[in-house]
Amino acid sequence: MMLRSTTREQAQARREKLRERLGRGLVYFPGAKEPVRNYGTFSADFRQSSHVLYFSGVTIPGCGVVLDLDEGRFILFADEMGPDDLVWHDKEPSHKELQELTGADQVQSLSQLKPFLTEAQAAGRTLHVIKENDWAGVKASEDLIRAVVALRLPKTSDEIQQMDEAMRITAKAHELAMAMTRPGLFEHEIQAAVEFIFRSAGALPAYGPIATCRGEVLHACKPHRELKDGQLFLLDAGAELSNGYATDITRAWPVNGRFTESQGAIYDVVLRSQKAAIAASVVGRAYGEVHKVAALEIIEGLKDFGLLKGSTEDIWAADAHALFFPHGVGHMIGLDVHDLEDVGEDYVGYSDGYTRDSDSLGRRYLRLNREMKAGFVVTIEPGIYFIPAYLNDPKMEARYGDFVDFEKARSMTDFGGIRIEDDVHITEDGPVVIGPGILKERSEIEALVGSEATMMDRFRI
Ligand SMILES: [Mn+2]
Repeated sequence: MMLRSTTREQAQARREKLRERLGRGLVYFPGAKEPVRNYGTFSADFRQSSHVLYFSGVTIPGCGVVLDLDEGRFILFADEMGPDDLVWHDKEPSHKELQELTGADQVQSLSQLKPFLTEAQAAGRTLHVIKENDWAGVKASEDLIRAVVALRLPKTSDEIQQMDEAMRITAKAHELAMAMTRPGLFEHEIQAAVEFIFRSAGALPAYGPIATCRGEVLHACKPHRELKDGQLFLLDAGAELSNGYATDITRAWPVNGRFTESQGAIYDVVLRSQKAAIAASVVGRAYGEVHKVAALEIIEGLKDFGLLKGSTEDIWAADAHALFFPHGVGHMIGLDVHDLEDVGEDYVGYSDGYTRDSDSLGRRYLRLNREMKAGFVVTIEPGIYFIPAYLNDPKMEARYGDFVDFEKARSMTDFGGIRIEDDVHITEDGPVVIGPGILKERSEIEALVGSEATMMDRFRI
């Protein structure tokens, strides 16, 4: 697949909209610096700042994007490569080429950036930056943050198409992971196969994939265990297109391809919860309500299973379900996996008078609670986990003993965890799951898991 990039016209239209919202002054977006691994010349995967990608499409590390709103000018700062650079590095576009590619009114070398900004400030002009910038000596501009959030949160059909394209890559990776799974593989073999698909499509992992048979460890990132017969496997991995658009998908399946009775029962509870939460993701409803819809389904399901007891409302009010569902139902996604969280929770996750309920075991990790608007893209990712750290904690037992059958729960601490996650576009016509539809029905999963279990054997080390 060819690489994708922000087009000159897309970026130009976005700059124009920013100018309409913000009116006057200068805006400065710094490009991300090139990361290094353990030595200066050993590079790691580079990721451009999402703001720079959005407003300019420029992928050069360390560049500077300056928008002069008063004059309606876009000035790009980037170094031109000399003959020595070209011996060692892939060619970046020249200033002339950059001007053509990006529609910049002017391209200057990086050494001109600081004098340019200093001079503008000395002349009394307002400099807007999205994050406090020691180098430029200015604090984050609330006006700029609000304008950028207003532009970037509701996705255009163009952007949805980019996410859809990224999702088609993600779908293939999850299918391959399921097809190759069998007892005796190592977690890192599945992680490698997932990244093989991403990179072979010119994409990257949007975040460090979670590929684990210990799904109850929410951010398990040491994928070196051997998969055992009877275990569940959980994959949380999403591709990011070369233009930065991200996906975030989780599926869980049995290592041997057949759900046990209890695995199947718990799986179906999570799936019901996820479908109910997706259906509840409509314009005008608060995302916290979506979280509650997901949690109530989990409570009902765990009552039927005999792990929770008491009235559903009492369990919800007491947060007893949070022992099994300790995280929030999801977050915004777009150019960032946690879209725009870099500008601060007050502007994105909890704006419009909503505040995070940090004292509630069930809601303290909910990253988002505000009214849904058309164009938002959110993840919907409920899960059920058997977490030894909670289930073996006497304090938890004292607090939740009335609602939780701890003995039964402790008999299941080798269960792991199940999470099912999709990315959902909120539209006036209702929620739309982005992508081709990654399989999640139990029968579909059982048919696929292990169906290509020997495909990698010839190249296995
Ligand atoms: Mn997620």
